[in-house]
Amino acid sequence: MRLDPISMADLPDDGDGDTTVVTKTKTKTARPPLYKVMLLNDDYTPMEFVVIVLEKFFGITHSQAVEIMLTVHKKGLAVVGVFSHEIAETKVAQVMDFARRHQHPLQCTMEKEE
Ligand code: TYC
Repeated sequence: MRLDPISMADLPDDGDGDTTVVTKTKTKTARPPLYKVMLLNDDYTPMEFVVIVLEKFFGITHSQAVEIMLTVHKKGLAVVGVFSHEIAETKVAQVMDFARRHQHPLQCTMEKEE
């Protein structure tokens, strides 16, 4: 939001003949940065496992999960979602932990969105 400077016409005149300039500034509030969470391809993690990960941690439908998994498989990586720093960190940790516990080399990373 931009505020116009206050004009002298808006101020009461105290009659002493001098003048005053009053300016008002409002600093823009920056939005918190967002982070892309990405899944990386590898040769060993089963496709069905990746689909389960996408459904379980990213709340997407089975057909969306299959689509994203196939994009990663073909292109090497895909953005799975965009989140605040804290949520993105949590998603990455959940995916990495789940993959490790099932002994799959699946990698999940985050990157600041420009
Ligand atoms: N490339 C894997 C395979 O052929 C499947 C895969 C897809 C692995 C997506 C990781 O993020 C991934 N079994």
